[in-house]
Amino acid sequence: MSVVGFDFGNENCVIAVAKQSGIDVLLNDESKRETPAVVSFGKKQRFMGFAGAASATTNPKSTISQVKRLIGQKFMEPDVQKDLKSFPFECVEGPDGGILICLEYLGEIQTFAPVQILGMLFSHLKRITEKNLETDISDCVIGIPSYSTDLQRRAYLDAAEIAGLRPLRLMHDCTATALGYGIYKTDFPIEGPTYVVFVDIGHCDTQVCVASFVSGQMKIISHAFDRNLGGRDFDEVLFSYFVAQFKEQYNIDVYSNARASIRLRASCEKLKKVLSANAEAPLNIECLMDEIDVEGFIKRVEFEKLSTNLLNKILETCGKALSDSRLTVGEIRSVELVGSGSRIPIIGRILASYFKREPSRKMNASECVAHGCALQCAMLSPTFCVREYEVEDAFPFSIGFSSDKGPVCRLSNYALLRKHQPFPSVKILSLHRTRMFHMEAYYADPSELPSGVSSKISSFMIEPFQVSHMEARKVKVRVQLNMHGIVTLVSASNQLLENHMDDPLTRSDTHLTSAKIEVESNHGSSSAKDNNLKRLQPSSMSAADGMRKSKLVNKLVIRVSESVHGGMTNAELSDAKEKEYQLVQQDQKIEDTKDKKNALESYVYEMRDKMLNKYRGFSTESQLEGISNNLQQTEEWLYEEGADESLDVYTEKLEYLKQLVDPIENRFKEEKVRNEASKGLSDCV
Ligand code: ATP
Ligand code: K
Ligand code: MG
Repeated sequence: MSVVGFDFGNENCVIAVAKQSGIDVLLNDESKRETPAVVSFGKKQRFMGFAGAASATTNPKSTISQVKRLIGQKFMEPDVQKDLKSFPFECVEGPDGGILICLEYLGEIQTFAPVQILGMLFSHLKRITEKNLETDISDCVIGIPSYSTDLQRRAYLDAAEIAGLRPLRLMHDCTATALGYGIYKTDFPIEGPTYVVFVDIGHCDTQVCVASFVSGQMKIISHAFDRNLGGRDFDEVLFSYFVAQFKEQYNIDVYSNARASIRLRASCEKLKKVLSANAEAPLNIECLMDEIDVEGFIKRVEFEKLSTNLLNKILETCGKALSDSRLTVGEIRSVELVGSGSRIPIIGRILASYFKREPSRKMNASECVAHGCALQCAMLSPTFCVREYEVEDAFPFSIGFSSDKGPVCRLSNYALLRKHQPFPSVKILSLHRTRMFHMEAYYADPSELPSGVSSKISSFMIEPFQVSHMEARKVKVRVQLNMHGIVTLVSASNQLLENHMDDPLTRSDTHLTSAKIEVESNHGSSSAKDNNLKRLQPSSMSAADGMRKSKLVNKLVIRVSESVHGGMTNAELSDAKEKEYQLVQQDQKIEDTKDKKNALESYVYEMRDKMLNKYRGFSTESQLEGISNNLQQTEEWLYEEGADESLDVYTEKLEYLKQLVDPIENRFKEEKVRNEASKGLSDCV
């Protein structure tokens, strides 16, 4: 069994696998360690990764990138609307208020939900992994942003299922990085915990966390994030600068031209990277628009000045994480700077002055997330033996529960689970009810959420339970924040005393068992997810839980059904799987066609040569001429009307040529066998 970690980025994906010798980052078909998160719909097949990214300028409307931005989002959200303005592909509002990507493929307009595109990219990463390892894989750990909402986490699981992957955990990017940092370190002082800040600046976002380490254990104390602050925002600074400059210099409006905008954005990203190593850099684009060649230039100091706002926002995010951790700058032992967006030199300088120490860039900025995910996967996999190491993450949002009688709260803000609640974890609620009731899970503090996120999470119905008298019964409800950071109600039980056990009314309608846990979900009752649930439980049971069991004489497990606000239904998920299967078949068919065409072409070349040499004496002149003509015609056909034919046509052509050549080839082979036999005979004599 192989264990794999995926870092799925807005720009780049990285795959790491755990081997007995350590963690390896895999190379893709282009021998690169990073794979662009791009799917392009060509004329007849899809292209992914590098092949997809290569189509960004030639086929912009059908080339989907930055899909991570759209996962689990509503079409009308302001952030989404802003993103869509700069994305060259088209999106519309789905029936549930979600996003649908529209494009033309195979002669018709097709729509895809972002989760389907994510599924395609997961499949691509899976294929790269399987090709490398020469074995099938399914167990994995996937890195996700810490600010992912419940709906987004479920969408990652759905996409993984579409791709045939089984995530043992969705892991916050920074937590994965912190795990990779801590697990091999043996020099932590014994007096007390060591505090480290991790700053990850990616293409679209910035994530910061404060972690505490003692030997054998890592805890996340606080998280902070800015969902709209990453490398691409620095590209945009350069983009606006040059748009204004070209307006003045050449009187062109780049904004008005989609293709020119794509090309200028791409050049600005390159320019930004040049500026990371040089004090100034030129920007030249031929024929940007209106047949004008543009020439520009910018100094690094100018770029830094233009980026002041962004730089301040990075510090603000660090400030939030630090204040939530209740630590002072002086207590931080190290600041680890990761994510390729952080390669801009001024970012290191502002962090140095904020934290009063030089940030460390010792971790591999682009690979640390995948690396940590692979480690976590190895730790969770029964097939791997990894040193004992405890990982405790913190959940970034407060979660409340309400029941028909109002909020069921234990903490301020009506929160049941407070922001930075360690997880995975379980909370037991005791309620007094006489009959079936509803519960709602919601985000308790909207100010903690990325903008535009609805506070609703999911609702639960605790099914009829009957008691002999109408007096209220104590019901214990088990609330779980699972390994993926998904909140769910895993069971409800109605306490019974021993002498009530024979009550016929009670027995008739409920299952009398103290071990069975039933979870009924209209959302994800797939086997992969159920397995995950089961797998998660043992480690997350609290001590209180064990005590409870011993105290209770018996309990009735009451059915809980869950409905999630938004996301895919089971039917939609199975349709998406079916659709992906068809798309894979289509891609495969086109690949097979290309292979067959190549086979036909090489056959023609090989036989033309053989007919002139080796096979010469084995056919009549007229046979030879007929075959040569056929080979010649096929070659010409391949370059003209036969250049883009179907698999069947190439197969038929190849078979036809083989029928002509085979008798001659057979005669040649028979002769060869005879010769060898007689040679063998003469050797014996
Ligand atoms: P996200 O974390 O937002 O999902 P990601 O993980 O794909 O995205 P990274 O690969 O960490 O993002 O970083 C990509 C960003 O880093 C891009 O904006 C890219 O332009 C930027 N980048 C890469 N190399 C450099 C460099 N040398 N100097 C400045 N920026 C760079
Ligand atoms: K990445
Ligand atoms: Mg990243």
